[in-house]
Amino acid sequence: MNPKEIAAQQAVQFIEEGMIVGLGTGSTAYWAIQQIGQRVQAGLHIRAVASSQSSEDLAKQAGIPMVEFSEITSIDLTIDGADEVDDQLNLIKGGGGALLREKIIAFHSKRFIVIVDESKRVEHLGRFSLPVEIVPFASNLTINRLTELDCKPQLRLDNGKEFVTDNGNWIVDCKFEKILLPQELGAQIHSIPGVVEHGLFVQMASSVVVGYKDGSTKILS
Ligand code: ABF
Repeated sequence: MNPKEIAAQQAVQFIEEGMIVGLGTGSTAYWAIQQIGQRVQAGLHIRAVASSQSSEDLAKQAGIPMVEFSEITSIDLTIDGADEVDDQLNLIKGGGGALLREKIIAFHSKRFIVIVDESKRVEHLGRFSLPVEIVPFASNLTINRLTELDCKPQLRLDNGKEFVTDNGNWIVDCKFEKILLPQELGAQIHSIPGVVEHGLFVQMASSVVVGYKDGSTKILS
């Protein structure tokens, strides 16, 4: 098993009968969806919501019953990946472009378990460019303001055209040096009109399951 699969396997054990489960996006969350599917086939009754169209499609293929957001008031447990995790369990997410839906789901989850392989652990956030979702309108003005926060912003492209999120927005990947004050930086980014959401998840994770190459896992909480 690869480290992502091992971390996913460990996290899926926390799912209990009757839960509403949030499904993340990305190659680590993929393994969680597969393993939740196996538990459902083995008789576990849960209902799920997904943070992206691609994860919803995967979940349906795996036989996981989905529920409409209009039918729920909260989510019991969400399992999702991350691009970076620091020692305080702060995260950068959004490399897959689903950060807005991922943050909405994480916010409404009683428990938010993050699954990563060891390569995602960092002392300080910022090695990975911070994804920021912006509306296309006047995007150059929004991007100029992001530059003033001491980062190098780059509009994400997909086959030479703007990458479009599930919400019809664009993503700007912002390269910072070190992000030492993620809460403060997040507030500054939010204060720019045109920004929809950013990929800093500060003090949102309940725990992080790290998978290692030697087959072991460690739970940080
Ligand atoms: C999602 O998938 C994102 O927030 C994050 O960008 C990415 C993690 O990627 P992977 O699990 O494929 O390494 O959870």
